[in-house]
Formats: sequence, structure tokens, C-alpha cells
Amino acid sequence: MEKGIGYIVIIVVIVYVIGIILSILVSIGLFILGGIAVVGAISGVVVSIQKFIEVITEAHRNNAYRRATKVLNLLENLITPQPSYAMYPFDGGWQVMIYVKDNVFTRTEKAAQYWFTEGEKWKTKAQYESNNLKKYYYYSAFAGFKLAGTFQYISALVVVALFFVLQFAVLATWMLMTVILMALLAAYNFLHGYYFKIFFRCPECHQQMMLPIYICPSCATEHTRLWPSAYGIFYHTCSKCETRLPTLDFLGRKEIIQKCTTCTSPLNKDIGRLINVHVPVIGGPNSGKSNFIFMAVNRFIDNYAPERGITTSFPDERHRQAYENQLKLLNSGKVLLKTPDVIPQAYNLAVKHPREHIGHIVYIYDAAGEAYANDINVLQQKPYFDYIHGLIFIIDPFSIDQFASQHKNEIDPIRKALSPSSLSVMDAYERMIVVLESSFGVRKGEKFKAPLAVVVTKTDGLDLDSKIGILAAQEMMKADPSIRLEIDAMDSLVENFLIENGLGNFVRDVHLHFENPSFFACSALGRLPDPKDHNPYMPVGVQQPILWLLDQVNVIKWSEERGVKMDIEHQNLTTGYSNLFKKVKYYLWDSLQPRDR
Ligand SMILES: Nc1nc2c(ncn2[C@@H]2O[C@H](COP(=O)(O)OP(=O)(O)OP(=O)(O)O)[C@@H](O)[C@H]2O)c(=O)[nH]1
Ligand SMILES: [Mg+2]
Ligand SMILES: [Zn+2]
Ligand SMILES: [Zn+2]
Repeated sequence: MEKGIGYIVIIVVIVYVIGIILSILVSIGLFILGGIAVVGAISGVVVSIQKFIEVITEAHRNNAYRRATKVLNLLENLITPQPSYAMYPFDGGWQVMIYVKDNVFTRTEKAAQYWFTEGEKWKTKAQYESNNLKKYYYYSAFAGFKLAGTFQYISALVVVALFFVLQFAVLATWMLMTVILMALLAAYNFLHGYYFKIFFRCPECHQQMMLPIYICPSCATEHTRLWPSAYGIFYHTCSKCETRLPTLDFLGRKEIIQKCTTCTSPLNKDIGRLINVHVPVIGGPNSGKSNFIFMAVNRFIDNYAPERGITTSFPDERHRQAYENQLKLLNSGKVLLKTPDVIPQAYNLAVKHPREHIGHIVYIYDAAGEAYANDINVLQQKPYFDYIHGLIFIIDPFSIDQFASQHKNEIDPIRKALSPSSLSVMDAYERMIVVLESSFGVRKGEKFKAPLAVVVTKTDGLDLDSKIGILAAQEMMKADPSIRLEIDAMDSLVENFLIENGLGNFVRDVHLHFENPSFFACSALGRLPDPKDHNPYMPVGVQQPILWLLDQVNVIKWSEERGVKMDIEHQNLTTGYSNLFKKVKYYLWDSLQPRDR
């Protein structure tokens, strides 16, 4: 019995010891496996992070983000593609993600492969081992290396996945913020342009555009959408030459050469920056439009503006050249050449008051009189009639049938010097109304709001100046002190002159069609042209119509100035009256009487 128990105890002890030894041996195997796996996992994380940093810096440094991605392709289907690099959140950011996906795995793969091949070595070793324990350990090592290799993949996967989530969130927020900023800037630009009536309008082909073409100053590449966009909020980077182009005027965009999108002629830098004012000058061939325009503009620039601190300039060098050439002719006693183009070019004149935030850019359209000589030519004027602010209608008194036939004997000897227009006033006027109606679609009974200056020119001929010119106006005011403005006196003198000479219909129609017409008389040359006389021409009365019109369209404050002058004249007049009763009567009654205009 005792002996039996003794055996059992011995057996148990032996089994126990063998168990312990076995489990120690097995544990050593597991320890080998686990150790290798842990080392593999840790190195996996380190390698993945290392490779990831390597790949991501490479992606940014290699400008990998400057190649098109699906996001950019999608975007460029929606917006007009530009020769510029798209912003990071619209292109590069996504490109970097693709680059990371393509490169991190292939590079961690190499590291993983090392562990797998190491594992294979132990596997072969195990296969050829006869000692079972060793065989077991070799297999443990093999399994450890396999696991370590797998961890390499897993850690690379985790690193890339984390990056993807983070990058996506960053790009999405960035995108959203840029879009909001873009929308705000676009809204500001639109409202600013809308409020100040600033538009890009071509003085050559008369098209209006949202934005001109901007020309890269370094490589001359055309940028058609240089504004805050997916290519950059404040700057676009030209993809041809890497030049940074500002997208906003105050950052310097206005200094970049701009071109018309339709006819590609260059647009001066005040177009799209100053408040537009469009004024066509209308009249038959030879009626005296061009001579009037250049003389009136000249008197405005040389006489009126400087005294008031108003700055004037020709933003377009070609316009300045043309103006100076014409002026040279006029100053040497030569008349201007016939205007060649039926579709006119506009002359741009920038006008800015000293305290004005934004100045005006006046477009003066000088078409050849043939523009109003037939119904086809006249409709070609429509493109710029669409946005006119005021009109100047030129009348050559020597083209008025009744006046011309009544004074035939006086006119004939100086016919050459007068060059009477061959087109009747009514024909030119009616064609002007046709274009105006096609542009504005005014309903019956409704009047055109644009101010109309009707200017009878060439008053140097037949002594007209003393009948309807400034001198006559001053005489009229002397005779009737209740007329205190020269332009009021002239207005009624010229109106009467036209009515007396068979243009009563014309005068009535003008009042019927226009809310705000005014009549003027002037002589652009001041004397009859004579090829032998090289003295400069001295115009008479050319300033009034242009001042009146520019005042009506708010470019200058002439009427305000006149108001002040009138008050002073009132005072002089009343102090001039010796009789107190008369003085009181003047203040209470005479000065309050409205003038019929
Ligand atoms: N006497 C006199 N003649 C003038 C005056 N203004 C123009 N003329 C004459 O009229 C001619 C035509 O003048 P322009 O100013 O060229 O006329 P226009 O309306 O521009 O003519 P187109 O360009 O053909 O439409 C000139 O050649 C002068 O002979 C003026 O103030 N006095
Ligand atoms: Mg002309
Ligand atoms: Zn154009
Ligand atoms: Zn460039």
C-alpha cells in the first residue's frame, strides 16, 4: 500500500517536473515568437512613420501637387481653366493623398519583405532539423517573423488611414473657407461695380464684359479669369513662368495690361476702375462734330478744370496722341479731317475732383456723319447706344433748308469755308431716335431720361453769333433782368431761331421725347476757315454745352457753382437798386418767379 502511494507520488512528481520543463520549453518558443513579433511591430510603426514623412515631403517638394487631379478635372468642367496652378485644397492636397497612397506602401513593403525572407530562412532551417525541440523553436521564429512582417503592413495602413482622414478634413474645411471668402470678395466686387456704375466697356468694339483678359507681364500668357478663384484668392501663379498675378485691383491688378475679350484691343487701366459716362455726339456729315468735340474738350481741360483742381487725363495713350494731333491742326488754323469710321471709336477722358473717391471715365463717341445718313448705318450705333448717359446733337445751321435758301446769296461766296452738311437736321434726328428706341424700348408717352444738348454750331458764319450766340444772350439778359443765367437766355434764343427757320417740328419733338433738353449755340472755330490764315482758332461758346452735360450726368458740379454765382449776382443787383421798395419787391417777387424753359 505504502509502496503504491510512493510510486504514484513519484509519477506525479515526474509528470509535474516534465510538465514544468515542457511548458518552459514551449514558453521559450512563444517568447521567441512574441519577441520577434513585438520588435517587428515597433519597427513597423517607426518605419511607416519614417516612410510616410519621406513620401509626404517628397510629394510637396516635387510639386506633385501641381498636376491635375480628379478634383481639379471636375472643377475645370465647372469653371474656365486657367494657365495657373490651382490652390492646394483644389488640386495639390488631393494629389498628395494619391502620392502617399502610391508610395508609402511600396516603401514599407521593402521593410516587410525583409521580415518575410528572414522568416523563410527559419522555416527551411526547421524543415531540415531532426531535433524536434530545435525544430519547434525554428518554427516559432518563423511564425514571429511572419507576424512581424504583417505588422509592418498594418502599421503602414493605420498611418495612411489616419493621414487620409486628417487630410480630408483639412482640405474640406480649407475648401469651404476659400469658397466663402471667394463668395464674399465676388459679392463686394459686384456691389462696388454696381453701386458706382463701373463697367468694363471696350471703346473700340463697344462690348461690355465681366472681366477683361489680363496679360501675364512676364510671359504674355492670357489669363481670362484673374479674380479670386480656385486658382488663388489674392494671387494666381502663372503656370508658364511662376509669376504671381494679383487678383484684386488694390493689390495691383489694375497695373496689369488688360484686353477686350471680343476684339482683343488693349483697354486702358481706368476702364473698369472709374465710373462710366457714355456720351455720343450726333449729327450729319460735315455738321461740325469733330471740331466741336476737340475744341470743347480742350477748353474743358485747359480752362475749366485747372481752376477747380479737377484732374483730367487721357488714360489711353492713343487717345492722347489723337487729341494732341488734332489740337496741333486747330492751333495752326487748319480744320480737322473728316472722321472715317461709321462705327466710332470712343475717346476716353478721365475726370476727377479733388475730394472725389472714385473719378469718372467719360467715353465720347465721334462717328462719321454717315452713321446717320441711312437706316443701315444707324443701327450699327446700337451697341454703344445701349448704355449712354447723355447726348450731344450737333446742328449745322447752314444745312437748315429754310435758312440756307433765305440766305443763299450770302452763303454762296463762303460756301467752302462753311462746308454745310448735306444731311437734313430732321433726318439725322429721326435716325437718332430710331436707335435710341431700339436700345431703350421707350413706351409711348414716356421720355428719354438722358440729357440732350442741342448745339447749333458754325455761328461765326453770317454773324449768327450776334443773333443766337453768347453776345446775343447777354443782350437778352440786360433787357430782361429776370433771366439770370446765360444758358437760359441762349436756350430760348436758339429754340426761337430753330422755330423761325422751319424746325418748329424738331423743337416740339425734342421736348416730347426728352425729359431734359437744352439748346446751345457755338462756333468751334470762331472764324471762317481760311487756308492762308494760320492763327489758332478761338472757339466761342463751346464750353457751355459740355459743362451743362457733364453737370447733368454728375461728372462736375457746374450748377452748384452757378448757384453760388447767382446768389452773388442777386446781391449785386439788389444793392444796385436805390429804392428800398424796389429792393423788397425784387426779393419778394421778381427773384421768386420761375423761368419758363
Ligand atoms: N465756319 C465754321 N466752319 C466749321 C466749324 N466747325 C466745322 N466747320 C466746317 O465744317 C467742316 C466739317 O467739320 P467736322 O467737325 O469735321 O464735321 P463732322 O461732323 O465731324 O463731319 P464728319 O466727320 O464727316 O461726320 C469743317 O471742315 C469746317 O470746314 C465752325 O465752327 N465754323
Ligand atoms: Mg467728324
Ligand atoms: Zn473690343
Ligand atoms: Zn506668365
